[in-house]
Amino acid sequence: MLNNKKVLIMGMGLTGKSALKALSQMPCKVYVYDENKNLNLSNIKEDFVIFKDEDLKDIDLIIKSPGIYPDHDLLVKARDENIEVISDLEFAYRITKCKNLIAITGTNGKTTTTTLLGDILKRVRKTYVGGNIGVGLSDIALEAKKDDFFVIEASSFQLEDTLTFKPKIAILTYVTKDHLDWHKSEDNYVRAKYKIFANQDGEDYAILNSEDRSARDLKKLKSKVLYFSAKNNNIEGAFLKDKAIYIRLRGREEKIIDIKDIKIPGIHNAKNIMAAILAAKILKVDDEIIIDAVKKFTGVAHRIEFIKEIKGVKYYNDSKGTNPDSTLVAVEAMDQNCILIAGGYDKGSDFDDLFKKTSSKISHLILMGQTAEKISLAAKKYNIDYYLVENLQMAVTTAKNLAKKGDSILLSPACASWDMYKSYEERGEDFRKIVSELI
Ligand code: UMA
Repeated sequence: MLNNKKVLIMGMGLTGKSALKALSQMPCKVYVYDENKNLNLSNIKEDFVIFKDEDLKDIDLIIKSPGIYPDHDLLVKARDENIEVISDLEFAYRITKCKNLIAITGTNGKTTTTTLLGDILKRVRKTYVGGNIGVGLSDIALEAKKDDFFVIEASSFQLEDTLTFKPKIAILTYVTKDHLDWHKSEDNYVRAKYKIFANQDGEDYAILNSEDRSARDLKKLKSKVLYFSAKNNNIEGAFLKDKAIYIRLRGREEKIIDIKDIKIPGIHNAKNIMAAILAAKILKVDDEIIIDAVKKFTGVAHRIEFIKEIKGVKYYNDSKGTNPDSTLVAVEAMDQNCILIAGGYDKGSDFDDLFKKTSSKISHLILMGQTAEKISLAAKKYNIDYYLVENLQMAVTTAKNLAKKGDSILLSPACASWDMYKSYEERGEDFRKIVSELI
């Protein structure tokens, strides 16, 4: 497919390095582009050429990293020259032989659903898990064999630049506003998410949240549709009944697991579990295997992760709470009053709704990062006591001094980390470290 072609990889982070590994096994010439001049590329063993502007006219294909904005100068020029631009997700799809692709997208819940489904499927067959979960897709796409399972967490950034991507099973957890800075409008963001279904046919499955407003717009899908719901048990798919998860497939109802046997808290997690169970059932995994994997699943790091209790105060790391909706879920999952540490990179989010729904539960708000002032304006409207601090260390110290026995201190920034950290993982690790040093 790429014989003698010239391929440009834009961005040499996780995505770019994974694409380079895959391309190095193909008969093509690879150029790489990255604006970070401090990036050390000398320890990479694969062959490549550092891209210069004058090379653009020779390039046949650009594989774009998700973090690069669609209106980046180089991409605008490339499109003017009719050079094809695709995401790593599209590239991975084009090069993989694997027929069992399961893709998961949605504003929140992607990582939990992806991880759990990966855990279930690994018990049955060789399973690859990658994508927005922090694992570059391209090299594992090349490695995966036809009958293996390949579970992909797909972000809107990756879906936007897909053309032929066609997963056998596509899960949409739900959609609310996010990444408005990147996509420019809510419509564009939702449209990007829907691309997960764009090429599916009658042999494929779409798994949708029946409570998600956006899912109602998806009635005309060509794929077979199954739903999951915590409120409606009159559906073909998975639902809650008598404090247990049930499924109904081809009209046959079956109890899968009692909620009390699930370790991860909250209705939102029950929904993530339902989506993963449905995918596993479609792939004909035995109930005993599904049930055992769900029972043992303790959740994902940085997602409402309990760190420690000090003098009656519980500390939770929800660094993965990178948008207001995700933070709302985290605050609601707290069983007591909470001191919320929030703020970070400005994605153009609106924080009003978050505080409208949680003001009675947040005793104090500690704000840091680029969005601190902006969030404080929303907090003021709901009379929430707030403090502006310069960094996470100061945020934790301030929260600790304000906390009373029985409180929870929750890091759930409602923003991306990119103003202060490289990733939400790095921010979460920093929080863990700071908390572990507290006495
Ligand atoms: N770069 C440029 N020019 C730019 C922007 C970036 O040269 O204008 C370069 C940077 O110098 C850097 C590289 O591009 O060297 C980084 O590329 P990237 O930002 O796409 O990051 P990757 O390391 O490739 O990580 C990406 C995802 N990052 C983003 O979508 C921003 C990771 O998702 C994903 O785990 C990884 O690919 C593997 O698939 C992270 C994320 O925050 C977790 N995702 C967003 C979210 O979940 O909300 C969507």
